[in-house]
Amino acid sequence: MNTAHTSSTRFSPADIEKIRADFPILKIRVKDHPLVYLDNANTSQKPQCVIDALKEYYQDYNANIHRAVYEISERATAAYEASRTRVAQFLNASGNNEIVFVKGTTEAINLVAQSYGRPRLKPGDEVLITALEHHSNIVPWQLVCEQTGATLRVAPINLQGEVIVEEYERALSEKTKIVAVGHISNALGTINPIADMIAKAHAVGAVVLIDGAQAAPHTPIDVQALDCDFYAFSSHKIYGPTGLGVLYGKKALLEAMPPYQGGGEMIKWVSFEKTLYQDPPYKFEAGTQHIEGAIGLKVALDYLCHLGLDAIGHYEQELLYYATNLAREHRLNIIGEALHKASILSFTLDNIHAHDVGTILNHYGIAVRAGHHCALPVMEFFHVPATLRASFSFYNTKSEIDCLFEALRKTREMFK
Ligand code: 7TS
Repeated sequence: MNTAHTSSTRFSPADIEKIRADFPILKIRVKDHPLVYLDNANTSQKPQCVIDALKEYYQDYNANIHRAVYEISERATAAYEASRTRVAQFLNASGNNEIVFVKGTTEAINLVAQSYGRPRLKPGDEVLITALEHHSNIVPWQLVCEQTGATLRVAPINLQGEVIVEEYERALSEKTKIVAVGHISNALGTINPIADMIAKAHAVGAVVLIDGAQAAPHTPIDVQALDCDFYAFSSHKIYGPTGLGVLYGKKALLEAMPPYQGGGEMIKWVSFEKTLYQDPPYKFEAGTQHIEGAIGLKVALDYLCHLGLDAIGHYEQELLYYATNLAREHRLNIIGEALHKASILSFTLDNIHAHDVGTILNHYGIAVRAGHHCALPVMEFFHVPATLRASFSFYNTKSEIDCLFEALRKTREMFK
């Protein structure tokens, strides 16, 4: 059990008010309305402590890391590495050397596809994903399958937007070398039964990557208990800076993989004849890294764990339940009604195009995402070109959800 997430209390309305005060952007007005930010699955807002940490780095100890002997560089290096320690603790990894800093979930998946998959896959081998994946967990596998002659297989979903586990199990065989599954669907909010899916994949000898972009901000993750081989998430979705992500990989796997990119800092020795690489994770961190990103991510994780992921999860479920009931009352067409869902509500409004609705909502200061959510196969499955997606964070409130539904009611009136 991951003990990095300690609090198990529930938030009171006063707690939520205090939390909201930590996020300066929540005070702004858009089109003369208070900003109602319901696009958290896209990117999350940043608490003041994260913003302050970035400012402090640039004001007080801006320097490159791992390469200088002077004080501010040592301070920056220590702060960057402290972030790695924090991430390892957050995921309950068995060591810091299992945590690679990358640009985001997208880069993490590409790294695994190219460094783990490409040297190993061959014709006849299979990579298995699901029909729920974000494009970031489809295209890198298509690329590596084209490069190696391996075959991409897709486990189907049902009309609730859940992976059909029996079909997933049927798709697994000794040919399956890699399974790549999203922990939580960004388009629908479905929470996949990943512990079971990982165990089933391991039973046929496959290595498993979990795309945790949508899960890490909402639920405690314990990579050792899950026994996943790789786990990826993005800092910007978890209240940290943009441009940084995390790849967790089991030590033995990272050690066996060639570097993804070459450059400074990832080497022990370079000559024109031969280069010796650093050990993981440095082998995978070529060039100057997103130093302030890592520093900010640590502060974001501290903040999140101080609030407590259990309390966060509980409150976000309350918001989801509240919004789902209103959606039913307003006869919205909800897309994705899995039994286990994160705080994401995808829907369409009558036959009005999602982009039109999104544009009108913006006039009320409401930010939702309208589109295919980088999950075109999901849209095709439900025969819709796009959906509206409201995704809730712990700083959202029921009264903001009321604003959304009031604006939707007005939108419907306009189109009558
Ligand atoms: N995987 C999932 C499940 C995601 O939701 C996203 C981004 C990514 C991967 C890619 O993350 P990145 O940080 O590397 O870009 N999802 C979304 C979204 O739902 N709306 O905009 C981006």
